[in-house]
Amino acid sequence: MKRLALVLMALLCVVTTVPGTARADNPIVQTIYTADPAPLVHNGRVYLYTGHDEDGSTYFTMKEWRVWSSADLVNWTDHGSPMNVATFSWASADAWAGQAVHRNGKFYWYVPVKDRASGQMAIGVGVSTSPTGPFTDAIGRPLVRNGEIDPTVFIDDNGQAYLYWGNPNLWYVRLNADMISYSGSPTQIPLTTAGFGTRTGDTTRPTLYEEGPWVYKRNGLYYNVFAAKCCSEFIAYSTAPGPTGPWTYRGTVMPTQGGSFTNHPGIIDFNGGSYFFYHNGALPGGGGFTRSVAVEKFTYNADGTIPTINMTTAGAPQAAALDPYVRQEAETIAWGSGVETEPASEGGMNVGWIENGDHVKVKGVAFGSGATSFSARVASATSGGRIELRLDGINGPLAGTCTVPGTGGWQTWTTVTCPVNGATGTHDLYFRYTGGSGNLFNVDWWRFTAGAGGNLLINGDMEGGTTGWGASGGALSSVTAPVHAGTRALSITGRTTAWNGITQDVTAKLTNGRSHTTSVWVRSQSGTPSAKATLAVTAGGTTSYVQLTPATPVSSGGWTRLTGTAAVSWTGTLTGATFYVETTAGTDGFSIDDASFE
Ligand code: FUB
Repeated sequence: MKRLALVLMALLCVVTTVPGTARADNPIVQTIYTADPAPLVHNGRVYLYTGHDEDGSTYFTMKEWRVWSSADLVNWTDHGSPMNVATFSWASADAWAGQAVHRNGKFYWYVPVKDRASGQMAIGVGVSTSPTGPFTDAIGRPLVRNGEIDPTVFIDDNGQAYLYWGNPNLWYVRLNADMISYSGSPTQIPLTTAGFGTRTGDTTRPTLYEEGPWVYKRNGLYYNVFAAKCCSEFIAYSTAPGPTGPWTYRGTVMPTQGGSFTNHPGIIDFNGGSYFFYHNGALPGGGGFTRSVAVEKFTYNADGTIPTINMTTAGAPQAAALDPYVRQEAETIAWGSGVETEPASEGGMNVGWIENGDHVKVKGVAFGSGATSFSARVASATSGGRIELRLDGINGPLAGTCTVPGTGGWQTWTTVTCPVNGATGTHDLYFRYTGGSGNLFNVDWWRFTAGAGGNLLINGDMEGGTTGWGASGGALSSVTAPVHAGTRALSITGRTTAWNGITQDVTAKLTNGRSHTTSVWVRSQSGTPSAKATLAVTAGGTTSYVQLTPATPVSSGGWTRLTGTAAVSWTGTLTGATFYVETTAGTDGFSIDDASFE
C-alpha cells in the first residue's frame, strides 16, 4: 500500500501549503482501500466492519475483512483483519459485503463468500466474543447458499432475528435465537415497483433494488436501505410496517457520486446523532475496485423520512474530544499520510513503514490545562528518527520532539519520553515523522503526561498496578484481563455493600471552586449495576459528596465510559478528598481502567 501512501503524502503536501485549507477526514481510512461498511454501536464505541479492496484491483479482489473502531467518528483505530476467506475452510475467494451484530454476549459476522464446492456465493457466519475478533467459522459450512450476496441482520424488539440478502433477488429467513441456524425456508421478498421503485432500461430487473440491503427499525418503522440501479449505483430506501413488508419505495438517500460504480449503505444512531456510512473511489488510485469507506452525519426528517445525503470530504463532526492522558494507539488516526499499519508483537496494531516527512493527524485532542511530557512506544531496526509533535497543522507550532533510537528490530519495543510545551486546550495533533532515508521506526502507542491541572490521578491508566489506588472495602487487585487498553486494569471483588469502591486520595490536588472533568472506563464482573464516579470532600469537619459522573449501567460484556464535569468547592479547611468509583446498588465486582480527573 506504500504506493497509495506516497501519492497521498504528495497530495497532502500540496494541501498543506494552502493556509486555512480545511483538512478532509473522509474517506476515514487512508492506509488501505476499504469497502462495504457495516457499523455496529457497542459500549460507547462504533465498530466498523469493512471489506478490503486489494491495491490495483481490476475486479472485486477481496481476501479479508477488516475492523476499525472509534469513540468520536473521526479518529479511527485500526484493529487489523480478524477474519478472512481462510477462516471458512469451505470458501475459496471473495470476502464481500457483510454485517456484524451483537447477541448472546457474542458477535456474529455474516458475510458472502464463494463456496468452493459449488462455485456459488454463499453466506457464512463468523463468531467471536470480542467485537474486534478473532472470528472463527461458527458452523463450519455455509449458513445459506443460493448464489446471492450481501447479508444484513436485524433483531426485532421481540427478539426475532432476520437475515436478509440478495442480488439480483431479495431474500429473508428467520434466524433462531442462536443466530447460527434458521427456521423455515429462505423466502423471496417480492420486488415490486411500488416496493422498490422503477428501473428503466433493463427489462430483466424492473425495480431499482440491486444489492447491499441494510434493514433496521426506527420509531416503529422498518427501513431497508439498499444499493439501487446498476451501474453506477445510488443509495435508495423503502419502508414497511413490519420486518417482512409490505415495502414502499421512499426514494434516494445518496445520489450516484464519488467515482465508484458501486455504493453500499450502513446506518447507525450514536450518542444522539444519526450517521450514514458508504463507500466511494475518493482516495488517490481509487475507483470501482479500489474503494474507500466514508461517513456523513444526518438528521431524519420529522416524519421519519431520510434526507438526501451527499458525499463530503469533511465527513462527520467529531462526537467527543480525544483524551491524550490515557494510552492511545498509534493506529488511532484521523488522517494518515505515507504510513501503513501491521500487527504489533505486543498486541493490537502498530504504525509502520514510516519515512521522512510522513505524518499522522489525530483530531480534537483535549490537552486541558497543559501537557508536560510525551511518551511513545517505538521500535526501529535501523537508526530511528524523530517524532515532532505539532499542533493544528503539519507545519503548526512545535510542542515537542521525541528522538527514537535504533532498538535492534522492527518489533523490539522501547518507550521514549520528551518534554512538551504549549500544548493546552484542544487541538488537532500532528505526529510529523522525520529522519534519514528509508523506513525509520514503528510506533505502537503514545500518551501525554499532564502538568499540574492535568490528570490529577496517579497511575490513571492502571499500568503501574495498584500504585496510588485503594479500596473502601472488598479486595483490590491489578489484573491483566480484561483490560480497556494497555496491559493492566484494576479489579475489586468481595464487595459487601454498594459503596465499597476503588479509591484514590486527591486531597493535595484540589483547588477550591475549580471545575473537573472525569473519565473512567468500567466493566462489571457480573450483573449490570449502575456505576458512578464520586468525590468525597471533607472540609470544616463535614464531608460532602460531589457526583462526578452520572450513574451509568455497566455490563460484563465490555467497557463503559463514565464521564462528566462537576465543580468542586468547600468551606473551611480541606482535610480530605477521595476520588472513587462505586455502584449505586448491589455488590457485583467490577474493574476500572484509563481514569482521568482533570
Ligand atoms: O464488495 C463486493 C461487492 O460490491 C459487494 O458485495 C457489493 O455490495 C458491492 O459493493
